[in-house]
Amino acid sequence: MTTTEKEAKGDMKNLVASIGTTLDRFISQRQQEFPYAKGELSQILRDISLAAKVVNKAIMGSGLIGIEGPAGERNVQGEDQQKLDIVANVRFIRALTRGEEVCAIISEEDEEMIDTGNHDAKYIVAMYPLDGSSNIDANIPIGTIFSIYRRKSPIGTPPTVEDVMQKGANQVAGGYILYGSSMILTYTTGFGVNSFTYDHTIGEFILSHANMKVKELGNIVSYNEGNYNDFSEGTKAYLTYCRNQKYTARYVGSLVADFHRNLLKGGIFFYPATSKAPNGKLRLLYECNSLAFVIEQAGGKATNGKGRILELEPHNIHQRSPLIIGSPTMVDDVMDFIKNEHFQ
Ligand code: AHM
Repeated sequence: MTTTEKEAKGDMKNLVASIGTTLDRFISQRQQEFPYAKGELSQILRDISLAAKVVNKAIMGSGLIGIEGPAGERNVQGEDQQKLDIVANVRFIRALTRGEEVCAIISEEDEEMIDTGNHDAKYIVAMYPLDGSSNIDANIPIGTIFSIYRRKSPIGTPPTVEDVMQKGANQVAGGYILYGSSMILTYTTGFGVNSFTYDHTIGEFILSHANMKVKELGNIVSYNEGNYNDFSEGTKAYLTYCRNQKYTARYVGSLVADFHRNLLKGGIFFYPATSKAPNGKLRLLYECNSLAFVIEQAGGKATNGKGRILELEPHNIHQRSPLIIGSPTMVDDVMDFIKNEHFQ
């Protein structure tokens, strides 16, 4: 980090944004705090918020126009349907490509890295356009998860896979959008975590949760009980401890919804290594890393059971990782129970 960046970071720690500020104004205010930045990152955040509004509109109308189900079916008007997760993928890719500040995208929906053609751009985006998609047709909250990185290859050249194979600690921004009873956009650029709730009457995201901090110790435990028999002995022992502590169990099965609730109320989410899935289920580059960046900025912790998520070196763009994330004391407790286990 350069001296200028360190100075800016120091200043930013003291910055308190007012509740009610629009996302656009908030981004502009933060932009002024970085005299060395040229506004590209701000543009990317605006592009993401624009795509989120379009996707939210599609989600809200999906029950009526029939795009919840599988692609290839016909809706009530007899038109070809596009599955909602495909709609989301197209919308985010389009917004980020047209914004011209992103040279490459990796998406859960695409096998290979996408070269946007913006070879003069210096940023990379990793995203899960619609996470929790198995919940879509049950009207359960779902989300978008994103990470933004600086490219490694020279500006002006085509992006390479090495550009996207970066550890999470290199993120310049990370966050998510929750499509729930309200649409909420939460992100960090490494200067705290802020959440913006969408006011559909004026079409703006409004700062609703400033400088968020997760509880040191919560009482919510989120995991899929159906996997219990495949958990390690240490994980099972931790769950017995949770029962003795009288913690409460909450599991939506949509990562963004489970994560956001635990961020607000305090708790732990885990999708650990199991005997059947030693690498866990969730994707390192566009699920684990983004949320790990957010939780650390909120005072929490994220680990794969061995070490910090943000320090993991990726080998594959769709790589999976165990994820244990949330209130710091709770993550430490899990680690105490599983520290001598070998799962990878
Ligand atoms: P998806 O690809 O079906 O969206 O899977 C991702 C989701 C996460 O949102 C959630 O945390 C997890 O899968 C739930 O998995 P499970 O149904 O195995 O408990």
